[in-house]
Formats: sequence, C-alpha cells, structure tokens
Amino acid sequence: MDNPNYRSGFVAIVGRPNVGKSTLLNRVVGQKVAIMSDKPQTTRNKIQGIYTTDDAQIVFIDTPGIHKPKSELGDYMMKSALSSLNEVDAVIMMVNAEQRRGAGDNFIIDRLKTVKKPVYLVVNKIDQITPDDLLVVIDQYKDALNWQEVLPISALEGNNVEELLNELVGKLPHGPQYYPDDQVTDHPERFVVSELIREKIFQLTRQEIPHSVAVVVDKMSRQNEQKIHVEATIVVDRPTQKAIVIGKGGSMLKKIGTLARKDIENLLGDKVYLELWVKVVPGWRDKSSALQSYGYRK
Ligand code: GDP
Ligand code: K
Ligand code: MG
Repeated sequence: MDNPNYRSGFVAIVGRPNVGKSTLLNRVVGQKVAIMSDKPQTTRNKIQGIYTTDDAQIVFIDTPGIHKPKSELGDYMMKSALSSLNEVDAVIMMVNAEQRRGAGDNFIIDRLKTVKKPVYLVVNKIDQITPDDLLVVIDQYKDALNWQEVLPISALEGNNVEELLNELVGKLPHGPQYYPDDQVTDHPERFVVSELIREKIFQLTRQEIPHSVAVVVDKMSRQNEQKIHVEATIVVDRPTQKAIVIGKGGSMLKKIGTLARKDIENLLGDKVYLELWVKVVPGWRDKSSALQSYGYRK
C-alpha cells in the first residue's frame, strides 16, 4: 500500500478451449484453482488466480471460451467473457502451437480488435513442437492484430512463463495490492470445491456426461477439530445421466467422491467428510432462474 512503485492490475486470458489457459493459471498461482480437463468448456465462471510479489500483483481472469452461443448458458458465458475484456489492464490471447490458426481463433481475434488495452499473443505448448514449427505458427498470427508482444511458452513445463509474468508486470499501472499475499483466488472456497467435484465427474465419466452438469455445495462446516463436513448436490438434466453418475451400486459416485475428497483436503488443508447427492432438474441449462440459483453470476 505504501509503496508508490507497486504495480497491480487485471489480466484476462482468452483462447479456444484446451489451449492451456487453466494450466497457465495453475502454474502461476501454484495451486489448483482453475479446473483442468481435456474436454472443452469446463470453465464456466470467471476464475481469478492471483499472482503476488513484493513489487506487483496480477489478478488473472480465466474467461470461459469465447465462442458462438448455443444455449442460454453459452450466451451467459459469452457475455461474461466479453465484459471482462473491457475491465482489464491487459489481455492474453493464448493459442496452441500444435494447431493451425482456425475459425475459432479468428472469431476471438475479431472481438479483440475493439480492445484498447495491450493484447499479448501467447503461443502455448511449445514443448510439443520444433523451433521451425514455432516460426510457422507465429507467421500465421503476427499480422492478425497489433500485438503488444508475441511470447512462446509451455504452461505445462514452465518455459518462458517467468518472462511472460515480468512482461505483464512491466505494463501494469501503479496501484495498490488488492488482495492479501496468501490469497490465490477471490472465489469463495465453496465454488472451488464445486469445480473440483465437476472436474472428477468429467474425468471419470468421459464422453457419457455432457457439460450439462452443475455442482452445488449445500453445506461446508467444521464437524470437529479434525474434519470439515462438505455436502454437495450434482445436478443433471436427465434421469439417464443420474444413473451414469451414480453407477452400478453407487460405484461411480463413490469414485467421484474419493478423488474429489483428496483434492478438497489438499485445498482446505484439513480432513474432509464428503457427502454427494444427485438430482435431476430437467432442462436446467436453459432456465436463467435455475442458472442463478446454481450460482452463475450475471
Ligand atoms: P483450457 O481449456 O484453455 O483451460 O486448457 P487446459 O489448461 O484445461 O489444458 C488443456 C489440456 O492441454 C490439458 O490436458 C493440459 O495438460 C494440456 N496442456 C496445457 N498446457 C500445455 C503445455 O504447455 N504443453 C502440453 N504438452 N500440454 C499442455
Ligand atoms: K479445458
Ligand atoms: Mg480452462
């Protein structure tokens, strides 16, 4: 606060699904705050990761993918992604070095043309390609926008991530430290807990469960000195999905619970007693009121 040279600000990360946005966030904040999955669109809310040093603080916004909306949920994600772009100090557009520039990238680039803040092109997954390939990828993008800088990185292995952070910090305005040193996300723990459970559902059920799953944490309270009691409801929109999530004799739900509990224990630093329920709410994806009651902020 009293350091006049302190820099702080907000940075949005945009890009097609699976380019590595959450992986970068996780690396930067050193804790599992953003959900990771090899399926697209698992990040539904704005998740902020906070990077704090003695000289600067960057608050990252992991926007849901900018894409053509297919339902009210998609529409909500799109609006939230676009509005964050006008509130931040810089934008990172991340692309996957393994993929050619495509319609999805062009769609995002089009939207970025109206952004007045510095926009960085971050070419991720360079651990998968040769330096020659990298030149080819950069060539496809270099004239697409007036990039502040083009930075190749590997979010997974950490190559060049330090340089990216330094570059961003250098561009932030002078300002206060918004959040305390030990805070890595401004979302209530409940939200992170629900995302960890959602992540396990996707990992374990694979293709069978589409993204029409919400997890609501109904209760989170300390049971005793050693244990935190977490109760959560998994909301699906069809009875067949409920059956898949529960599994034969409850076996799938048990697996989801076991894996999720371990992650939640790591997050909270305490033993956890996790109770999971499954509920069918037909068509909840297309009901705005249902969206709101399941915690999606407009
Ligand atoms: P998001 O949808 O943009 O948030 O992408 P994720 O962070 O969920 O990553 C999607 C997949 O790409 C995951 O399987 C990650 O492990 C993988 N991934 C992310 N960054 C890298 C990277 O730098 N190198 C490699 N090889 N894989 C990566
Ligand atoms: K993903
Ligand atoms: Mg993500």
